[in-house]
Amino acid sequence: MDNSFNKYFLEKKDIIDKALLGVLPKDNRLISKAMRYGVLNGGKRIRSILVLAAAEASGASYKNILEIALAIEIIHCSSLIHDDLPAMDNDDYRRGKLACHKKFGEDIAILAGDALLMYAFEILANNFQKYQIKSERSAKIMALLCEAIGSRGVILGQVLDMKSENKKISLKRLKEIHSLKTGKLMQVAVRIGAEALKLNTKQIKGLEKYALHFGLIYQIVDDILDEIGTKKELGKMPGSDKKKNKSTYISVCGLKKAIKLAEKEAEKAIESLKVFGPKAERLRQLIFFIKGRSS
Ligand code: GRG
Repeated sequence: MDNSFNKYFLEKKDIIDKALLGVLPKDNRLISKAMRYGVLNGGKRIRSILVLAAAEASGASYKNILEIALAIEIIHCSSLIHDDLPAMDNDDYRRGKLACHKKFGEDIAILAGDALLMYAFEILANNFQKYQIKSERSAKIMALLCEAIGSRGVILGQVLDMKSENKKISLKRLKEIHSLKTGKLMQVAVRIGAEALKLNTKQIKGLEKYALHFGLIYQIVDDILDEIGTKKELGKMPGSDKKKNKSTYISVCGLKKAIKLAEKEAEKAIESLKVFGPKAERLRQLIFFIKGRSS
C-alpha cells in the first residue's frame, strides 16, 4: 500500500479517535467508564473511515459527516462488547486488552453495550438538529439504521451465526450470514451518509454495492486471519472459530478458494465505484488495505 494512503488512513483515524474521546461521557460513573473502555480500547476505525472516504468520493467534506461516522463506530463497538460476552462468542480479549466483561463484569458490559447503542442515536439526533436536516430525511436515516442493525440485519446475522455452530452450512448460507452480521453495518454506514449528503440514486447505489462487497472481503479476511494470524496481530487468540466449530470461509471452501473469493469481491467493489471517477481513489485504496490487513 502506498505511503500516501497510509498517511490518509492514519490522519482520518486520528480525527475519529479524538472526536470519539470528545463525544463520549466524561464523568466517573461506572457505566461511563465501561462505555469509554469499550470504544477507546483500540480499534482500526474502518467503518468510520469508510463513511468519511465515501463522503469525499462524492465531493463532500468529511467534516459534514463526522457525527454519522462516530455514531457508526460507537454502534460497532457496542456490538463487539456484546459479541465477546460468555453467552455469545465468549472471548476474554479484544483488541489486545481484556474484553469489557472481563474488566467490568458481565452485568456492566451488557449495560455498556446497550448504553453505547442509545448514545449513538443521541449523537445522530443532535446532528440532525445541528445541520437542520429536515424531519423526513432524519426519520428515514433513523429507520434505515434501525432496520440494518436490528432483527433483519446485524442481529439476525448474529443469531444465524450462533445457530450454525457445529453444523455444516453452504457457501450461500455463509455469505448470507456475513452480509448481515458484518456487511449490513458497513452498507448502512455509507447509505445514511449518502442520505445526509443528499446524494443521487446512482451514487447511493454505487456506494451500497461497494459496501456490500467491502463487508464480504472484510469477513473473508477475518476468517483467514483467525486461521493463520497470531495473537499479537489479532489482539485475541487465533483459532477461536475452529474451537467453537464455526463455519468459516476456510472450513467451507478452504484457504486457497477463500483468497480467490476475496479477490473476486474486490474486483466487484472497485467496479461499483465507476460512477465516482477519480474522486473514489481513497475508497479503491481502502479495498487493497482491508484485503492486505494483518489485524
Ligand atoms: C448491539 C448492534 C448490536 C448488535 C448485537 C453481538 C451482535 C448483536 C452482533 C455482533 C456482530 C459482529 C461482532 C460482527 C463481527 C464484525 C467484525 C468483523 C468485527 C471485527 O471488526 P474490526 O476488525 O474490529 O473492524 P476493530 O477492533 O478494528 O474495530
